[in-house]
Amino acid sequence: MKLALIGPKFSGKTTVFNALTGANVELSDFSGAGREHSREVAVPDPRLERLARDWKPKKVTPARVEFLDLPAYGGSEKFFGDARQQEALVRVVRAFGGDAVPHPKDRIDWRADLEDLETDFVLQDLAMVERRVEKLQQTTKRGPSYKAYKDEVAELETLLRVKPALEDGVPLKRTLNPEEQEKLSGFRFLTLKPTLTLVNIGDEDDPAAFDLPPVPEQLDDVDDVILAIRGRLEAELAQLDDEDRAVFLADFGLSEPLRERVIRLSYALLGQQSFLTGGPKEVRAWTVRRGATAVEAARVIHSDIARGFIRAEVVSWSDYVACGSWKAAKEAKKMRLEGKDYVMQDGDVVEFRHGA
Ligand SMILES: Nc1nc2c(ncn2[C@@H]2O[C@H](COP(=O)(O)OP(=O)(O)O)[C@@H](O)[C@H]2O)c(=O)[nH]1
Ligand SMILES: [Mg+2]
Repeated sequence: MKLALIGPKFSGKTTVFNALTGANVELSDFSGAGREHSREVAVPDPRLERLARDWKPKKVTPARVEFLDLPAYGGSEKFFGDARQQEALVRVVRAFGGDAVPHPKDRIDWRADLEDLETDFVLQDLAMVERRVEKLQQTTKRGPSYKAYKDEVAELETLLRVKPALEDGVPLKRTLNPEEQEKLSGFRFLTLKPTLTLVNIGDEDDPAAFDLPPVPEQLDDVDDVILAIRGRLEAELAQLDDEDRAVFLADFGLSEPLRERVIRLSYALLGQQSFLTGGPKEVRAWTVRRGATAVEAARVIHSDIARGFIRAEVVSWSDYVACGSWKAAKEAKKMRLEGKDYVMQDGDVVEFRHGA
C-alpha cells in the first residue's frame, strides 16, 4: 500500500512525512518545491504479538505501508503525472499561522488552498476526458464494423455524461457509480482517488475549532476523510521512544500518534484488510483487498502458492483468540478448510496447502 503526500509549498508535507515515518528529513528552506522522499513503515498490529507468543518464531514481519513526499503542487508540470500514478493521496494544507513561514499565495486560507487543488485536478481530468471523447467520436463513426465498437460507444456515453459535471467543477467521485469507476480506472483520474486531507494547524490551535465533518464510523464506502492535525507536534512525537511518547500523547490530549491514525484510515479508504500467517520461522501480516478470495490472498504471498493452491486452512481471529493457539484451534475444530473462492476476512489466520 502506498500513499502520496501532496499540497502547496510550505504546507508542512515534509513535516507530516517525518511524523508518519519517524524520518528526520530536512524541512523546506523556502526556495524550491522540495525534494521527493519515500519510506516504508510497519503497520502496527497487536495481533502479531499475540501470534508470536504462540509460535515463538525467528522473525515477526508486519505489513508495510509506503509514504511518498512529493514535490510541492504548483512546482512543476510533472506533479500531475506523478499524482496520477498514486493509489491514494494525502493532501496537506496549511492552517498554522505565523510569518516565519511564507505562504506562496500570501494568505492562510486552507479552504481556498483545497479549492485550488481540487479545481486543478478537475481541469486535468476534464482535459483527459475531452481528449478521449474526441478520439472515440472519431473511431465510433465507422459504425459497428469492429470488435470494440460496443464498448467504445458505452465508454463514450459515460464520458459525455460526466463531462458537464467536470465543467461545473464536480469531482468524478461524485458523479460516477462504483461500476463506472471500475470501468474507467485505467485513466487514473485524479478526482477519483481515495483522499485523506490533513489540515495542518498550529501547535496551540484546538482541532475542534476548525469545524470539520466528523470521521464516519463506518468507513467502508468512504473515499474522503478530513482531519485537523498538529503536524509539527506529531513530527516531534515520532522522534520519541515508547515511554516518552505516552507522556507526550497525554500532555497534548492525543489518543494515538498520527501515524497509527493515518494507517488505519488508509486501510479503510483503500478498502484493504490484513490476514496473518504463522509458523516457527516467521509470523507475518499481509495486506489484501477487502472482498479478496483465498487464492488472491495466496497470490499476495507468492504467485506459485496461488498457482498450486489446494486449500486454505483458516482460523478466524476471534476463534484464534478464544482457543489461544493454532494447535488448540485445530483441536477445537475451529480450523476450516476453505477453497479458492472463500472470501477472506480481516484477521484470518491462514495456512495455504499448495502443490507448488
Ligand atoms: N507552526 C507550525 N509550523 C509548521 C508546521 N508544519 C510545518 N511547519 C513549518 O513550516 C515550514 C515548512 O514545512 P515543510 O514540512 O518543509 O513544508 P513542505 O514544503 O510542505 O514540505 C517549516 O519551517 C516547518 O517548521 C506546523 O504544524 N506548525
Ligand atoms: Mg517538503
